[in-house]
Amino acid sequence: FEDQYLRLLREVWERGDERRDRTGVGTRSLFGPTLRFDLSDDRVPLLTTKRVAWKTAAREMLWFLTGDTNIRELVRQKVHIWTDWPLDRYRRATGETIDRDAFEARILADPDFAAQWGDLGPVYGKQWVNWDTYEPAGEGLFRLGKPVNQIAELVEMIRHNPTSRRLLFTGWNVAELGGMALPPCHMTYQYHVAGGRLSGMLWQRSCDLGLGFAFNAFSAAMLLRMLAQQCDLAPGELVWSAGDAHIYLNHAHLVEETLARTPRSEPRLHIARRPASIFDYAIEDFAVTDYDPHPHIAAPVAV
Ligand code: THF
Repeated sequence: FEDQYLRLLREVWERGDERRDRTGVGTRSLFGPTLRFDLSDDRVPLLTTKRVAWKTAAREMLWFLTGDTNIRELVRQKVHIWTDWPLDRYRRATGETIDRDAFEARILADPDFAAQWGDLGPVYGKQWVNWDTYEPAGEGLFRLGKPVNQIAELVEMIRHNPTSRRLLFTGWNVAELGGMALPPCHMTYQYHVAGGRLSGMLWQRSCDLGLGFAFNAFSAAMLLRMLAQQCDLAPGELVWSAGDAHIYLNHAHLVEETLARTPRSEPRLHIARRPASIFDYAIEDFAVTDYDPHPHIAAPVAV
C-alpha cells in the first residue's frame, strides 16, 4: 500500500502547484488523488518509511467518538497534536508568551482554564455524535431538539440496511463552521457492504501529506475495523480520497528522507475483544504487530 503513498508524495513534490496557503508556510498542491488500501487479514495502512505514533492517532479517534472537543482529555493522555490551535488562540488573545508545556500544564491543573481556553469549538466529536437539531418553539423561535448521533445511526444502518447508499457521516456542519478552531479536514466517511465485507471511503477536503496523512489513513482504517466488528462483517477496502493534497514547503527534509527509504513489510492491526458497542472501545483493545518502521522524521505542523 505504501508505494501508492510514496508515488503521490513524489508527484506532489515534483509537480504540485506552489502557493501561499492560509498558514503562510506555503505548499505544493495537487487536486483529487485517490488511494486504495486492502484491509483484509488485519492489514492496516500504517507507514513504515517513518515511525508513526499510531497510538496517538488511535487515542484521537476514540476521543472523537466520545463527542469531546476539549483538548484536556487528550493532553491527560499525553496526546499533544491538537494543542497548537488553542495555544495560538491563547497567545493572540492575551499577548502572553507562554510555551507549550506550560500551557498544557495549566490545561491539566485548572478545569476553568481548560474550559475557557482548551475547547476547539464544535469540531469532529460534536458533529459525529451530537449534531444539533432544532425544533419550532412558536413565535418564530426554535429550541434545541434531540441531537443526532451519526455514528450510532450508521452502525444501525449498516446492520439493518447494508445495501443503503446513505451509509455515511460527515463533520461538515455548515452552520457551525465559524465556531470551529479548524473546519474538518477528514470530513466525510462513506461505507459499502458487499460479499460480507465492509469497505469504506474517506474524503478529506485537505490533506497534509507529510504529517496528517499517516494519522488520517490509520484512523480511518481503525474506525472501519471497529464498524466491521460491530456489524459482523469482514473488512474490505479503504478508499482514501483528497481534494487539496499538499506538502508544506518546510517539509522538504521529510520528503527527501522518506523517498530515499524502502517500505518494510506490512504491519497488522488486531482488536483484542468485541466491545458491547462502537462507543466502548479502549486503547488497550488495539495492538499493532509486524511493525518495524524506519525511524521517526520530525516535522513542524503549520497552524
Ligand atoms: N494541520 C496541519 N497543518 N497538518 C495536519 O496534519 C493537521 N491535522 C489535524 C488538524 N490540523 C492539521 C491535527 N492533527 C500532528 C499529527 C496530527 C495532527 C497534528 C499534528 C503531528 O505533529 N504529528 C507528529 C508528532 C506526533 C506525536 O506527537 O507523537 C508526527 O511526526 O506524526 C491532521 O488531521
